[in-house]
Amino acid sequence: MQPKEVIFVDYSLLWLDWKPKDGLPEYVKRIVGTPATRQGKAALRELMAGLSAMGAETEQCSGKPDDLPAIRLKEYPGQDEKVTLRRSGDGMEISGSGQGLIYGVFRFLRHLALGEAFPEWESSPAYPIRMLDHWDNDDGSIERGYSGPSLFFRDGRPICTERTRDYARLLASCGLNGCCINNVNVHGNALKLLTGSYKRELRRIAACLAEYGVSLWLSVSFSAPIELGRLETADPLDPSVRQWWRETCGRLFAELPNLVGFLVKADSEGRPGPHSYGRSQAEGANMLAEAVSPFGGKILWRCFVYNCTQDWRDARTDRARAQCDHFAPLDGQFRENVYLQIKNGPVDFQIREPVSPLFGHLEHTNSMAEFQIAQEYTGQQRHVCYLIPMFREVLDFHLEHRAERDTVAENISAICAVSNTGSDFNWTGHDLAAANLFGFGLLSWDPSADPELIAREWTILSFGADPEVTDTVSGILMRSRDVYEKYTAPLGIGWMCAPNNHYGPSPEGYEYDRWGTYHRANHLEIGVERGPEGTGYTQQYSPGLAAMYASTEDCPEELLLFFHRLPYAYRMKDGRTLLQRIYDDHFEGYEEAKAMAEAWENLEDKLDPGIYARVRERFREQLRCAAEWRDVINTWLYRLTLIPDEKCRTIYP
Ligand code: GCV
Repeated sequence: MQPKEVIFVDYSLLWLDWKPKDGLPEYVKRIVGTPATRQGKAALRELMAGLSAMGAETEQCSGKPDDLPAIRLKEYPGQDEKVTLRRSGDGMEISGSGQGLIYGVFRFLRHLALGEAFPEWESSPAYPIRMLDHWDNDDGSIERGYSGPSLFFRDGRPICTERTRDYARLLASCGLNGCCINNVNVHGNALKLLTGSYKRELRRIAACLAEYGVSLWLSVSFSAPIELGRLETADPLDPSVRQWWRETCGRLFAELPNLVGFLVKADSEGRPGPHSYGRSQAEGANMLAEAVSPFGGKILWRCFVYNCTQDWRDARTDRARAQCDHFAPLDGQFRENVYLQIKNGPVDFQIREPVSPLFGHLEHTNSMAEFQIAQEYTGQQRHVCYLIPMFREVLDFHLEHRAERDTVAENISAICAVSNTGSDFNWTGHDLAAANLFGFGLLSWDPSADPELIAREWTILSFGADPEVTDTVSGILMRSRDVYEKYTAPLGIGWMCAPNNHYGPSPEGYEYDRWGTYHRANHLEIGVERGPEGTGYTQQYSPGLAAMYASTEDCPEELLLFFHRLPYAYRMKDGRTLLQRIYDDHFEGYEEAKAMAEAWENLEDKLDPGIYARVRERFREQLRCAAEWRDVINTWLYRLTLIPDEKCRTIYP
């Protein structure tokens, strides 16, 4: 029997575990150029280490350049993120600022690892702010975290460990340049991040991040002047409040040179905000923006403002409307250093939602798209769910507000995702969830990047270049979102998950609760009507889109139950009834999940045994949970309607 050829992988390095490579070009033997900045030096170090891991014997020639084939590093002054890779004689040149060199070097190493032709690339990122938001608490727990405790906090204090630098490398290597280290729900000692109590720790974290050009952001509480400053109010128009923020910012920005600004969740899910003082969201955000402005600081102001104490009996209030109702009328009232952070859909990171209409209402205000790679509603890193195709759909969406530059990608000025990382040795809990981290980074640099190419590239970098592994793993990733959607809540309706922890099915779990997420199903119909005859949500879109969504015929079928209340006998385009379609999706979704698990098992001989076993375990849990979703949703609908499955598959009467 032939011995197995398995590549052993250090998965703690994720896609930066450069594998030995045959046939490297001659020019990789010499590096010419001595970068001067901290980032430039980090770039050089990465280049040397990466080439050495691939098997090159590289020397650094700091003397006068000669004509021998070499990699030339040209560092320009400044903070520009532009990067150029180009042919230079028989070698190549990587040029940019220190930070540009970091992106250039990682890109170059990826080219080599992927065995691509001579790399030529001239690129600047699409957005100046490309970041991850951590929902990490001071005690080390992570709200909606599925990959171990926090990387940034332990026992009530910020921490900087040997992994902080590794993390900065990972972020920079896929193009990210910012990181907000604490939860938007600011509790406990996290409040004191503003006070100087943790100056030493924060400076260390900031320095580790800065080496790779990753900026530090902090989440702050709007009522900090009361909580920390002993003022009686946090009213944004009160002079003592304004003074308190100015002084606090003056000290903090001096202490933390790599601090870029604050992220704020105000008037949202019980958090304090300007509404408590009868002030607008713009007045609240602008007060902070003014305080950070002398330091070039920025404010990321979340638009997740809605009534979270709704009476379920109240059918007129529609949570989906809330963001536009609150923020669209304020367009143009925010200072230029405020970015409105908008979740990709109007409700909350469900597996299928329409694009938030608010993106189309901000002609004169900076906006930032907020995605979630933490898989809160998408399988919690126990299910494989590759989210990059979904993010691409959102970024490509035409808002139909303008003749040109009309997509979401073209309307926003910044981009972020809620992070899926923690202290687990593989960073993301599920080994395959790292594809979401890598993919989000690449998409934040270039929103037109192809999700399938990203999946293939990530697979090769992570597991080696065996074509069967590449096809199978990228195939699993590309199918995974549709599969997850099929066996969970149907056709955009969302919210049939267990309350609080959001894992597994509970079709009525949120039905009689205060969160505004109802399907109002009875034995005849299901869904909330959001057209003009209903809550009027569709009218928040431009006229063409509003008409499309309002019409049951034109509405994309995958969103039918987001927009409409329909009878179970409603005919879908292919002639099936609505209910039959839901039954079919649930049975098929489970079978497709099983097929993904089997495809993985076929790779046993080709993968590092540790990775193989870990992912197989996660697939077992995914299948258990998919069966639960299938049976609970189908049975619940059958018991409600008494309409049987036409194909007589197992449902539990
Ligand atoms: C950080 C959802 C989540 C909360 C999260 C909130 C938000 O409601 O379940 O955990 O809080 O979104 O985005 O602020």
